[in-house]
Amino acid sequence: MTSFNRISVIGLGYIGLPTAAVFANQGVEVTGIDSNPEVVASINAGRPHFGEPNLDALVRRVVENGKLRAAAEVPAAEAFLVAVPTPLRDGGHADMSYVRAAAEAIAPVLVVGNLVILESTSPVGSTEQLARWLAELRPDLGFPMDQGELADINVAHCPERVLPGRIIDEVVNNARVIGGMTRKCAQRALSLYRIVVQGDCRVTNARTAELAKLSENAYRDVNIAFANELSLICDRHKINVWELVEMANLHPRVEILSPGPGVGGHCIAVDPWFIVDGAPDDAKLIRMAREINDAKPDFVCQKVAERAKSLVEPVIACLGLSYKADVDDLRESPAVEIVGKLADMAVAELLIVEPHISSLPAELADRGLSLTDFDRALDKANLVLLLVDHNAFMRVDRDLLKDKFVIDTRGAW
Ligand code: SAJ
Repeated sequence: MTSFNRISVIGLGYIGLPTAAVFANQGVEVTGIDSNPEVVASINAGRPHFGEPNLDALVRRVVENGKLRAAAEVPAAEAFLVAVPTPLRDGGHADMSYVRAAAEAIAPVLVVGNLVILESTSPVGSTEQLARWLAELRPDLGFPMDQGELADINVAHCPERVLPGRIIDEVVNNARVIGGMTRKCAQRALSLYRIVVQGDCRVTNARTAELAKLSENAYRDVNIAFANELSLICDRHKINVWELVEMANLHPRVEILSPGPGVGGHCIAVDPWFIVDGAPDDAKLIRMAREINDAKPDFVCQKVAERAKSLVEPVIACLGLSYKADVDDLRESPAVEIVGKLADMAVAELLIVEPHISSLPAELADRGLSLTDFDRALDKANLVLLLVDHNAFMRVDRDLLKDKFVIDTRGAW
C-alpha cells in the first residue's frame, strides 16, 4: 500500500482548509492552494479566513510546525485533492469551471503514480470529466478511462459530507464513500483517507459515489420539504405545526424534521438540482421538494406583512441572517432572502440582529439596512421575527416579548 508524504489540496474553503489541516496534523506535508492572495496570506499567518469551531487552533499549530503552507501555485505532490466550489448556474446546471481550472493547475506537475481526488460535490460523470480534462492536457500520461488498472494516474471521487459547525470532528469521524474510476484508484484513495479518517471507509465506483453524495442532500431536502409542506397545511387548519410534529414523531417509525423559513446553505439548497439536471424526467419528487423549500421564504414574508398591517407603526426585529443556527455562513440563507423582501415590500422599519457577523452583506446594505444589537432591537420592536435559532437568542428574557407579536419561524421559542 502506497504511503503519502506530500499532498496538495486545491481550494482552501470550508472543506479544503479543514481537510488540509487534518492531513498536516498527521504529519503529511500539505500545500493548500487558493487563487485568493488574501486567503493564502491569512493561512500562512496561521489564521483561517472563516469561523469554524476548533479550526483556529488546528491551523495555527500545523502552520507553525511547518506541515501546512498555503500557496497560489500547485507544487508537485503524490496526491492532489480538489475541493473547489461547484456552484449552481441558471438552468440548474453545475458550474464546473473551478474544477476545470483545478485540472489546468494540476496537469503540468502530474507524474506517473499520482493520485487525483475530486472532493467537490459534483454531478454524475464529473470524475470521468476531470480525468478527460487532465488527459487532454497531458497526452503523455495514461488515465483510467483509457488504460484501466494500468493507468499512470489514479483518479477517484471522495465526496465530503461534513456538517458546518462540526467540520473538524466530522472530517475525521464520518464514514467516507470512496469511488474509484478503477479498483486500484479506489484502493489508493482508501490508503490516503486512512491517514486521517477514523470512520468506516467504503469503496465503490466513481459514479455511485457522485450520486450517493447528491442523494444524501436530496434525501434531507425532501424530508425538510415534507415538514415545510405540513407547516402550510397546519397554517390553513390553524394547527401548531411544532406540536403536530412532536405528536406524529411519537410513532416509533416516524421522524419528521423541523419546518423552518426555508432551506439554505451551499449544499442542500443546491445539490438536488444536479440530480434533476441529470435526469429531469425522473427526478419529480426531488424537484418538487426544491420548489417547496424555495417557496417558504415568500410564505413567511406574507405572514409578516399581514401581521405588520395590524400595527400602527410596525417595527420588526429580524433575528438572525445565517442559513442555520450558530454559524456565520449567509450563503443561500432564507433569512437574508426574507429580510431583503421585507425591505422591498416596505412593510415596516426593520432592525436586523446577527451576532455572528460584523457587517451586512451588500444585498442588504444596499437597501439602506444596518445591523442592530439584540437588546436595542427587542426594546424598539413591536413585532419580533425569529429567523435563526442561534443560542444567543434562546436565552431571551420572555418578559421582554410579552407585549410584542412574535413570529417564530423555527419553533424554537
Ligand atoms: N433545516 C430545516 N429543518 C431541519 C433541518 C435543517 O429547515 O429539520 C434547514 C437548516 O436551517 C438549513 C438547511 O436546512 O437552512 C440545511 O442545514 P443542515 O444542517 O441540514 O445541513 P448543511 O447544509 O449545513 O450540511 C449538509 C449536510 N448533509 C446532510 O445532513 C445530508 C452535511 O453532512 C453535508 O456535508 C453538507 O450538507 C454538504 O457539504 O453537502
